[in-house]
Amino acid sequence: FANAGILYPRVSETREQISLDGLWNFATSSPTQKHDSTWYLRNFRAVDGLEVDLMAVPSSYNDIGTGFEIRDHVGLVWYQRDFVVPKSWQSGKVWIRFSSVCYSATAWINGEEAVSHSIGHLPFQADVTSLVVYGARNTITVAVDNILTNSTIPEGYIEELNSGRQKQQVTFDFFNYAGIDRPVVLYTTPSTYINDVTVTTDFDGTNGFVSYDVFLVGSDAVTARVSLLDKEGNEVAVDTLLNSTLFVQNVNLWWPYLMDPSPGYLYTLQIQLLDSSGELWDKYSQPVGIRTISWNENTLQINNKPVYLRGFGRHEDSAIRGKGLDLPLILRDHNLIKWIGANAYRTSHYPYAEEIMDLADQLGIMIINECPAVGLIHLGTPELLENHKQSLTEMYNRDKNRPSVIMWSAGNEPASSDPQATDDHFREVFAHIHDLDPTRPVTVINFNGRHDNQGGEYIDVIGFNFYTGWYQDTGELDVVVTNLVAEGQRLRGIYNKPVMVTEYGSDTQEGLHILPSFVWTEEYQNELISKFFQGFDQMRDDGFIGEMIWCFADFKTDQSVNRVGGNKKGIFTRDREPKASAHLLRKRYWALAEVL
Ligand code: BDP
Repeated sequence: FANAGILYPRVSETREQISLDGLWNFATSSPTQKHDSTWYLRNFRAVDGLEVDLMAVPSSYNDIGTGFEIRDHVGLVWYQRDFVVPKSWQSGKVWIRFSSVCYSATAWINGEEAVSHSIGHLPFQADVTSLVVYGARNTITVAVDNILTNSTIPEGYIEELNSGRQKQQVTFDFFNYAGIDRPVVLYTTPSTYINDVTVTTDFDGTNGFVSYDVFLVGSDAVTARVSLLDKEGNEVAVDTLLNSTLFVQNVNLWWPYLMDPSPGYLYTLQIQLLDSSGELWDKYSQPVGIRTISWNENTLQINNKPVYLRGFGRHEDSAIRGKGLDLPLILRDHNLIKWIGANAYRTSHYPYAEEIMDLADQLGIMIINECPAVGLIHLGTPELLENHKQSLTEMYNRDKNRPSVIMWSAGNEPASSDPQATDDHFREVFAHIHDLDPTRPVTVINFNGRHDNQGGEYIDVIGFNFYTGWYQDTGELDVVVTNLVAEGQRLRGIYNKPVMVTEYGSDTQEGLHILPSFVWTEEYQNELISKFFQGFDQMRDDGFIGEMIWCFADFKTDQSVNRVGGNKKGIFTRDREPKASAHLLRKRYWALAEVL
């Protein structure tokens, strides 16, 4: 697998790390300019015709400036900075790891190509041991391309306007933010090192089982010591094999939020390699939650208990940073999730930052982990299929050990008009995910009855987006319950699989009030979602396993006549303050939590 061995970089007794986050030099260039490996050699500040500026890493670059040139830029931008590699790093290996660059990137270190990667929201790394100079200054240059085509994930196309300007058109409803939007680190490993670990868990009564498979690179003249530590750091199980099952007495299971007094219990799998004299050679610590997932035609179960998912679709989105990782923001979001009593969300419409996933693991939030395949149109083309599968492989490699990930989503609202091509495409895609991971159910999110011939028969859970009372029957609140229940029953009838609503809602301008309620008001959002609650309650006993409102918070989109500064279906504003609907949803989610 292309990015197998993409462990989250963690400092240990044998591993050091330097962050390359901060201010980088930045320049845009024309859409037609191609990657040029010698470009870095020129003086960054003196290249003709290039506007050189500073750019924050991590961040999307679009909303940092004040002009259209950066916000609506199409094509390459360049990032560059210097860094020093300590002399002491000479003895082992040095890696560079990007947690995400949107959409594609090529990085050169001191003029030598270090790594190239496409598909945003996913990490990639390279061994740069022989590219860096030790005890001296190095230069890294990164060319970032945001162009989406009919074979990228997601898709897009370039339109030439009559002004001659190129415009990126997209097939999805969020702003096409770009740039180095998650952390960049340099880190070390020894020459023989822990490259990857896969963990699966099980339990039987009060006994837990942690099966692990450690993948080493380098010499096999090392021995292993693999131990499991509880939350307090006590060793509760140990083994000396690289591939084995640890047995845990009186196990603390990983439970979803509010299903247990201490949800999200995490152990630590501590992997140590020792050399022939028993000295520590490499050490990596992997958080582990012990839980099972099972499903049948009616229910989804965690630790053999049926769960009802209550949550939302979300976005990584905020003012100025765009999709850039922002620790204060993600903690605020996490606190709002706790406040509202949700137990689940979908990473609509791409994998979220690893730091966000860590918070979900720790709180017991159940994640439907979605790959970036939103609004695919050109189904049936081999290159698109390959890239789609690749995005799933890379998401799996990154998140396979996370207890929070309870389901994979192969995408949102595929929009091809060719049923046969769609069916063929999804048959392959689902075979691919089931092959990668037999332990989790899979879905693809659909709308308006489009599961028919869109993979519905190959998936485990039917998730549907349903906008009655908004895009359909706008303003007609009295038809909502009947429409919703009819669609839920129709999908149940066809597939006989668990069904859930993955999106519903209405655009709402905070502070807008009209009585009787009118579209876009806070009253309308509250009345609409109350109708949905009635419909959900009617479906509860018949294989209906969850409700996710669209959307957690308002977010930026492309400009269009039905988007006032962006999509306003949030129950929180873009700066994360509650609309009236957040209080209503909070009552419902806490009430649902108590009956579980
Ligand atoms: C759904 C899409 C979502 C949109 C939403 C909307 O899945 O990305 O933002 O519609 O229009 O169909 O608000």
